[in-house]
Amino acid sequence: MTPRTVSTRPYPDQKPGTSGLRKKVTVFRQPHYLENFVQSIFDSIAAPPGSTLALGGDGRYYNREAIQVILKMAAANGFGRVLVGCGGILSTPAASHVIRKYQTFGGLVLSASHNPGGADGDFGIKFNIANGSPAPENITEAIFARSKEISEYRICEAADVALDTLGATSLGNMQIEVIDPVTDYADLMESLFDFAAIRALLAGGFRLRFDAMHAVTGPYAREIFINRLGASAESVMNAVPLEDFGGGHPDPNLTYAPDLVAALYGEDAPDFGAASDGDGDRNMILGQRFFVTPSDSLAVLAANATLAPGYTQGLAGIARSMPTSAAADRVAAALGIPSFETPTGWKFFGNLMDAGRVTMCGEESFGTSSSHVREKDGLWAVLFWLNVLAARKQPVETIVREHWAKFGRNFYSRHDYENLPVEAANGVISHLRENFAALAGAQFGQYTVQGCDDFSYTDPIDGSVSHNQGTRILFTDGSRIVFRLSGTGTEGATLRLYLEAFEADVSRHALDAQDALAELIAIAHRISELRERTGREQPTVIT
Ligand code: VG1
Ligand code: CO
Repeated sequence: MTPRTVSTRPYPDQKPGTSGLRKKVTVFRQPHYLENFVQSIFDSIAAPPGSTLALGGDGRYYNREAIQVILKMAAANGFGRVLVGCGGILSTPAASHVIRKYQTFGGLVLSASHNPGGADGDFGIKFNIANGSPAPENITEAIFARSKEISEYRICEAADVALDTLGATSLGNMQIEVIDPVTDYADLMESLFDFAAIRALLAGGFRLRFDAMHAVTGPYAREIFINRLGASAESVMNAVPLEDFGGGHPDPNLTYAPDLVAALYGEDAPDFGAASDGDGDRNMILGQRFFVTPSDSLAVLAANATLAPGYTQGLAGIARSMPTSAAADRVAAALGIPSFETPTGWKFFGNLMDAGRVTMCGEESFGTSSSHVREKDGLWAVLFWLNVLAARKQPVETIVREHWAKFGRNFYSRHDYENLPVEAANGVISHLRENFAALAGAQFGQYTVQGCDDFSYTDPIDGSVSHNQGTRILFTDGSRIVFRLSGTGTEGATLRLYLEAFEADVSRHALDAQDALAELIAIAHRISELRERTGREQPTVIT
């Protein structure tokens, strides 16, 4: 069991993106690729000898292999103990909870989230710090810098560790505890929400359909919805986690969860539908023939927060990522609490939550959560909705429409153009930037440009500054168009176009979002030359 030092050469492309390093499995499988990145993390975080690490992933292809490598490297790098989810599996929010509950030095979370899995699919890895949050930019930058210089890594020569039975084993001087990935998390949920009220709702004939998309939430959903809340067995679909997610995109949206959508829009539809993604941190919420835009979901939950036992004291504040609609800001203003606008990615919420400035956070990309962990949390959002539905005893659609009537409706949509040639995507952004000055004050139909910029954020807690977080065209009436390049894709470039327009007039709230935003969409195309520059007529996904 002697630790061995292995010589290696740097790879140039180990720059963490929005949420860790995401690459094709074939890239991770290059000689020493995974080891280089893991050693770069260990070198950068300088954990004191004997520290405890949490470890788990979404169970996708290559998860088990990577876990074994990481355990042997952790032992060789002086960790004293690793808490690893049984089978190497932990959902992202469950991993965040394990880090916090057992006060580990941090954790490694293996996930490429909603990206497809399998031998030709994607894999990913990120480091979360001791508060359970994805590492902030200063740490991810240090990891990247280290990866460009690395010349050796440390690993123990040892047999693979058995990961499918709970309990303690050891690897050299390091203890390994294989932990139940579900119970701690389910207990946390039970401490936040009114399970008795939800159980009564379900017993009264309310029908729930949750799509685990053959991803990590299957066992969590079964334990919570079926075992603890008494939902029927058919309430949870695609509940068996598969290494390739059954060949699908484990991305909970109207395009990639077609069976769930068909059920909720079909005859005899269930009352409530929901889905989560590959690693369990995203959520999609559906009512009967009704889709709740993630930005609205955040706002509705914030407005109804005190209905859930864990939030009866009210919220300290609300944070949303910049591209997320301002619907939550309106709720914050009405409640008299602060609201914050951060760059895309959950790592920007951690400081605000640690400082007690915000309780609830959200992103337009199907991410919602609160300070109970430091990641977004798919099942938490689903349970919050069930708690609100149990308390208000109204259909999802009625709750959202009443919300719009009270606060106004922020029409919102995101158009994704996936797998574009990198040059073409960059060209769209630089073309916009070159036209910032010319666009200021320009008039397009009913819209007048107030100004354009690249979004920058100064963290109010530690003063760190993040530049170039999205290109914004802001209009005088508060409407906006945002262009942003994705930091999670693994093929070509993904360009995201975010559109938002506010409508106070209730008589116009029934409009379809795409119709309400048609004029802004046309303006976005005109000023960006997106079609001309990319050759794409239509987005790949509209949400
Ligand atoms: C996307 C989303 C972002 C989210 C990130 C990680 O990033 O837009 O809001 O935080 O994914 O979510 P990007 O850079 O591709 O736009 V997950 O569920 O993939 O961990
Ligand atoms: Co995810």
